Formats: sequence, structure tokens, C-alpha cells
Amino acid sequence: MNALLIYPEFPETFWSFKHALKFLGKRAAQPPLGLMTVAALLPSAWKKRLVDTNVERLSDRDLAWADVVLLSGMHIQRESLLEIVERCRARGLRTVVGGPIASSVPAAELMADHVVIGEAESLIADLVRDLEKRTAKPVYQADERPEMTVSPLPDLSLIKMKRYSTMTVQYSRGCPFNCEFCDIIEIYGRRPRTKAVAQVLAELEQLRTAGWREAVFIVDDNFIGNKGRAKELLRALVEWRTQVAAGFDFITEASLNLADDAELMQLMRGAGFKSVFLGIETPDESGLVASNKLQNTRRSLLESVARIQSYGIEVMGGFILGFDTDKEDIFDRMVEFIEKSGIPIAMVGLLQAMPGTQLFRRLRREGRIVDAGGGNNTFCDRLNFLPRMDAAKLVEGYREEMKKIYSCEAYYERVKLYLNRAHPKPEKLPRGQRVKSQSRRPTEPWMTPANMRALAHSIVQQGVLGRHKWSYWKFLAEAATRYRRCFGAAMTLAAMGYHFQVMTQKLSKAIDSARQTAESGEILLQETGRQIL
Ligand code: B12
Ligand code: SF4
Repeated sequence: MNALLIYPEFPETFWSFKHALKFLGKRAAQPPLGLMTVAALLPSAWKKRLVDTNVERLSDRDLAWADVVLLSGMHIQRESLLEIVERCRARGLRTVVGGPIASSVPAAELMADHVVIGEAESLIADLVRDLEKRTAKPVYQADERPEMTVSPLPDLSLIKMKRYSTMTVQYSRGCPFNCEFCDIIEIYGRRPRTKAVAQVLAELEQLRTAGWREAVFIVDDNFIGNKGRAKELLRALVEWRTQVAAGFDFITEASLNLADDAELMQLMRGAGFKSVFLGIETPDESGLVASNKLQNTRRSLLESVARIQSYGIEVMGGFILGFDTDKEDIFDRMVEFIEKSGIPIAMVGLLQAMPGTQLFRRLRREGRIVDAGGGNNTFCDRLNFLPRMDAAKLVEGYREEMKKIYSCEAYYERVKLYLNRAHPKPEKLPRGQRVKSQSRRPTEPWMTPANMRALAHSIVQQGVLGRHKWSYWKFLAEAATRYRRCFGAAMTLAAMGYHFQVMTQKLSKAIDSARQTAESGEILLQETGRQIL
């Protein structure tokens, strides 16, 4: 059997990082780990090819080669996925769709011959057998969530590694919390399941042997969902990094209670964790309580963020507008919070009721669901539910908030605040005790050919062609002097800022054009209580 695994294209969004990736000469942020895992589960006798349409073209030759096409994706990739399914159907090719999209979109709407809902480890054997016998069913749904110890080593040989900025490894699935809007807990469950430490080390070794030396994203829903297991892995990573793989940096996602555990943060620093994405959601405690995000309550969110940053870990934050509890001052309060937080990358989005979530079920009961949404809440020009606040005010407030937080000045100020916390100046030692090399050289080795190329691109794009040249040059001068000890981190964030500035302009235009179309105008202006679902 010739199995063609295809990953559909993402639309351009804040999360695509497209405008920053081009400085690095990369085409996408991360590879499709789901498909690489599925490929490793398929029989070794099958021949496999993987086409990630985010980094390469899907050719007719690929389709002509295939006996069966296996697609994966998120809800947001729906349009591209349906186009590919259509292309396959036109050639009479059998299609199987799996991944998170299969949990959010009804199977019939995916147009595929077979839809797989859930994790492949527990049902691949049945699917393979039925595909071979040509008796495969329209829908497969896993009865139980598999232990991750049965997850195989992902097939790295199928991807073009150099086209990605980050490689990915998954240690755990699931999260113990119970946020109302979250579909993670519906898809992957509330009991964190982890791989064995040895499995993760084998995946990292696979990457190292293949020549990877850049960042690795530990793509867990909540890396610290089981703190004990996280510490176990971290201790092993510290050792692995010291003995064989100095220079490997990690990124992950975690809950804010990370700030309560000094040992955990210390271990993360030791293991090379450079940034962590946290769902902060809102500075308004009543919104956190109403959405059941209780782990973020009864604490100073700002202090928690600063504590994590003090371990040299950048905090990226997720924020949501549109909770029922939001009043019209929420935009100013969130801008002020973000400014004080030193979080350069703040992913602010409009609340979206994802199908299958507790939020979706509640809003449907209340007759407030308008449609199933597009699976994207951070580059979003419309709502899929009727909010409590006037919808037009909500979308307008969102647009204004984005403009404020991604104005060049505000962004660079946040970067500097973060750098001051995460990379404080080394304490001044009395004369005679100073270490010369430390005071002269930046502490991070950033002068690699790739970084130099990225810097040259950034100078041309932001310093020569950009609309905010002077802010950029001022920041560059400060980065090279006051922040030379962390020049690499400063310049990476400058490039990321460029992506967010471009996307904020695009978002503003998208909101204008959505207003002009009758359908979304209805939704935005809340002229109708139309209930589709
Ligand atoms: C890493 C990651 C990203 C990366 C991109 C990774 C990539 N190249 O695809 C980044 C950070 C860029 C990202 C961005 C976004 N992401 Co994301 N992301 C993840 C995360 C944390 C891990 C993905 C992963 O690698 N998993 C590991 C693999 C092994 O798991 P898997 O893909 O689920 O595959 C298993 C099964 O699904 C199944 N399977 C998968 N495919 C197939 C195919 C077949 C044929 C079969 C049989 C089985 C099968 O078998 C696999 C093994 O069990 C997931 C959460 C999660 N737990 O997966 C969210 C997740 C996929 N992301 C999500 C979302 C919403 C987004 C954004 C839209 C965010 C936003 N709010 O705007 C953006 C969209 C990207 C964009 N360009 O705009 C949602 C998707 C929800 C949905 N129902 O579609 C998830 C589930 C998290 C969540 N609930 O918030 N994301
Ligand atoms: S902490 Fe994050 S992953 Fe866990 S339930 Fe809440 S939103 Fe979902």
C-alpha cells in the first residue's frame, strides 16, 4: 500500500509567524507531528510519503503514486483540507481524515471516505486491517484514550526538517483543569498521560542525530499537568543536555501555577527552557471565575508572570475578550496589564465557542450560538455566538487593543521589561574580582551564520523598508549596548514584533471588510438573534 500523508495549509494568522519566519529562511513554525506519529504506526511494509502543504506543493505525481491518502489538521485548516479531499475524490483516491478537526467538525462535513476521531494509537490496527481488506468504515472512534507509553517514535525521515524553525516532541496529553472554553480536555481528557522519560530522550536523540540543533517545542497541552512527571523528565533533560546536547533549547505550554513551584522553574531553566506559553485569559477575576479558570484566581497574575520571567524564561500569554463578565473597561484594563507584564508576545483573541466544549453547550442552551466558528480566535473578525457586550463594540475594542499593544513603542517597552527581568545585568563585582570575558562578550552565543542572516533581513525589512524605522533603530542600538548580554533574544523578539505589527494591520483591514458584508454585519451588529445550531 502506498500511503500519502498530507497536512493542509494554515491560513495566515498571528500563530503562523509567517512574517518572522521569512527572516530565518524558514517556511513554517513546526512539522505535523500527528502525521509523523501516524506514519510510524502504519505497517512497515507500507510505503509512505508526507507532504506538508505549508512547506511544499502537493503535486499530481504524489497523488498518482498514492493508494490511500491520510490527512490531519486543526479546525482552522478546514478550507485547505476540504480542497485536498475534493482533489483526491476527483481522482477516485480513498481518503482518511483524522486529527483535532475530526473532533470539532461533524464527520459528514469532512467529505472523506473515512474519518477517525481520537488518538491513532488505539485504533490504527483496525483501520489498517480494514483499509487493506477494503472494508473500512465511514467513522472510527476510539473507545478509550491510549497510554502514551504505546506511542511510537515519530517518523522523522518523512519531513524536510530544515524548512521548520522548531521541531516538536510530545511528552504528555491532557490537562487536569476544567476551563469552560477549552476543547483540550474534551479531546485529550483531564488525566495527564505521559510517555516514559526514555521515549522522550529517544525522540530527542533522533533529532540530534539527524543534525537538529535549534529549538524544540514540547507540545504538551499542559507540560506541568502532572508536576511530578514533569520534574522527572526535566532531571533527565538537565543530564542529557550537560552530557551530550548542550545548546538544545526548549519551549512549552503550561498553566500559570508554574509560578508556585520554584523547583520546577529552576529545573526548567537548567534544562534549557527559554519560553513558556501560559493561558492568562483576562485580568478580570470575575471572568476567570465564570469560565472556571480557577488556577489563575486568588493571586497576583502580574507577580506570577514576573516570577517565571526571573528564571530567564520568556512568558508568552494567551488572552481572551468576550467573556459574559467583560465590561467596556476590559480593553483598557487588558492593555494596562499587558504593558506591565513584560509579555512581548500577547496572543489576544475573541472568545470562540468551539464545538464540543462546555462553553458551546451552555451557549447553545441559551440560544446564543450563531455558527460553529472557524477554529481561529486570534485573527478573528467575527464571533460565533451572541455576546453580552454589544458585538460591534467588542470587535472594535479588540481592534483598538491590538493596535495599542502592537504599536512599536509599546512592544519594544515590553521586550525591554522582559529582558531586564530575565537577563538582569550581572552584579557589579569589586575591582580585581571582575571576570573580563563576561563583561566583554554577550553571554549568549548568537553570532551563528543563521542569526547573522536573520539580523541582516530584519535590518532591511524593519530598519530600511519598515514603517517604524526610528523605533527599530533605537531598539537595535539599545539591544547592542544595554542588552548586549542577551542580544540574540532581543533580536528574535524584534523579528517577532514585525510579524505582529503586519498581522495587526491585516486584522484591522479584515474587520473593516467583514463589516461591509451583510452576513457578518448582522453578526457583528447583533441585529439578529438568528440561531443556526
Ligand atoms: C503544536 C501545536 C500548534 C503549533 C503548530 C503545530 C503544527 N505544525 O501543526 C502552533 C503553535 C503553531 C499552533 C497554532 C495553532 N493551534 Co495548535 N496545537 C498544538 C498542540 C499543542 C500540539 C500539536 C501536536 O503536535 N500534537 C501531537 C500529535 C501527536 O497529536 P495529534 O496531532 O492530535 O495527533 C494524534 C491524533 O489526533 C491522531 N491523528 C492526527 N492526525 C491523524 C490523521 C489520521 C489519518 C489518523 C488516522 C489519526 C490522526 O493520531 C495522532 C496520534 O495519536 C495541539 C494540542 C494537542 N494536544 O495536540 C494544539 C491544537 C492542535 N491547536 C489548536 C489551535 C486552535 C491552534 C490555533 C488555531 C490557535 C488559535 N487560537 O488561533 C493555531 C493555528 C495555527 C495557525 N497557523 O494559525 C487546537 C485545535 C483545536 C481543533 N479542534 O482544531 C489544539 C488541539 C489545542 C487547543 N485546543 O487549543 N498549534
Ligand atoms: S489550563 Fe489550558 S489546557 Fe488546561 S483546561 Fe484550562 S485552557 Fe484547557
